[in-house]
Amino acid sequence: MASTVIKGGTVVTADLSHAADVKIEGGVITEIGQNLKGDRVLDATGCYIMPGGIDPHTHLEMPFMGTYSADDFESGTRAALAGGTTMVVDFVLPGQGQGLMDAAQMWHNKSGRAHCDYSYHMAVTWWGEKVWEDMAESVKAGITSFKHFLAYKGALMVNDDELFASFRRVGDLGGLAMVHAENGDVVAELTAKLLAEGNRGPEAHAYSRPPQVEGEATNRAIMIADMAGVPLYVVHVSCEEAHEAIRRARQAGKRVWGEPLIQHLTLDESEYFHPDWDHAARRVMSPPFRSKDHQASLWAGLQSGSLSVVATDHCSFTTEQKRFGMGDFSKIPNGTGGLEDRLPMLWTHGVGTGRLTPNEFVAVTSTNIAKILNLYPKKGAVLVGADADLVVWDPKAEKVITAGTQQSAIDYNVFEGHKVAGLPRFTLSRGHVSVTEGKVDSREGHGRFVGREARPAVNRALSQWKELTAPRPVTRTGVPATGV
Ligand code: DUC
Ligand code: ZN
Ligand code: ZN
Ligand code: ZN
Repeated sequence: MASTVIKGGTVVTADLSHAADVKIEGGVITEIGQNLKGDRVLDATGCYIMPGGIDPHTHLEMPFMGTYSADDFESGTRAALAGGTTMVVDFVLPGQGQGLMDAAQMWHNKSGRAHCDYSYHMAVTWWGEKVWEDMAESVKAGITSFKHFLAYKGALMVNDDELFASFRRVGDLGGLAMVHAENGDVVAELTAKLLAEGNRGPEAHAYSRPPQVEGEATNRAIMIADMAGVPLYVVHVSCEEAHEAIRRARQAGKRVWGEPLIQHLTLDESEYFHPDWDHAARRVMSPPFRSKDHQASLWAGLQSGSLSVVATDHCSFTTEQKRFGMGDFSKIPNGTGGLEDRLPMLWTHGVGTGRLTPNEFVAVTSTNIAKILNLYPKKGAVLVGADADLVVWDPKAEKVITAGTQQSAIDYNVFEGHKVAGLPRFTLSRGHVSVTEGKVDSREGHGRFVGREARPAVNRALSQWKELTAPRPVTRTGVPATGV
């Protein structure tokens, strides 16, 4: 079996940094040590050898707001590898009334073209006995995390009774509950009011989703998760109000994790006041970009450990698609890209500024989420036996981000013109050298689905509400038969 050795670099993990060579055979790491020999040698002089990035939050080819997100598993995972990310976790989004496993099969049909490994979260977009039953099937099929939207009223949103029932079911199955936390009722009211008052431009999108809608929903989801006895992962934490609720929960010993996005860490609300409609609309996403004060809160969260993971929520739309919302901001497809830029942007603004150490960078881009999602140490590790999903990172390599050279299928980049220092010299997907100094040589269809195991024994919330989490009779849909 042909072997590859990465020589002359410094292995950087979430725990430590040490000079070592890394040997790869059959797609896994087989040796870490000094003076290793192999059939092929990759020169890592001056570079860090890190676990490839894991982006736990993507929406590839997703039906949404009357269209489909523009990057599919082919272009999306190619973009990921170009930026040093070697695994994505995408959201299966069942339609109203659609079975979960039916939807999962649709996702499997789309993901066959992936260039890197991938896994799925399951979205709970409606509630009923069929969903309750399918959740067990989903866990058996390796899809053990379940996302709930508290926004998108009339479409994806679930109400609190459904949320509580679903959270309890996830807890009983040993899974992980996830939440998009914005108060959808308030967003709908504010949207109607703004439109009625003639505020129809992209900036009104931000007005319709103030930090309070996120703070309220985050706090509510945390309390409901606590009563349901389930650990909770809060996606796209964008503001101090949401971060504060997560900090408080963690301090109280609850199993709650928060995920800021690279976009919210580096771009702010002034983007929505750009005189060019296209510029502003291209940056419409939910939650919206915030003020610099909120950005400071998110950075502090990463530094202190109250926020755990940096993701992208990659959900890209072309300018043409964004223009569906000309004259009515509520019809602008929500979403921005970032798969190719997450690592370089976080390195530049995090490590480059001294906010994060290289080890902390590895933790928040790869290792922490691998542990949260029960992927570790197959993924997120530089250890013998781990998949050789690696990035050889050159901290001195520079570029200016521009749509002209990106892998993504869209015609712009929200980070256009940003100068980054820190880029992959090589990206390896299960040992396959997929990127060399910006040149992409990845293989369509090389990616594999990675199923995950539930963890009933360890994955419980540390609830203060023991009487509610004790076993008791429930109906098939999880609503208590008596009492409460
Ligand atoms: N937010 C977005 O901006 N796009 C996809 C879904 C979401 O929650
Ligand atoms: Zn969301
Ligand atoms: Zn999302
Ligand atoms: Zn090859």
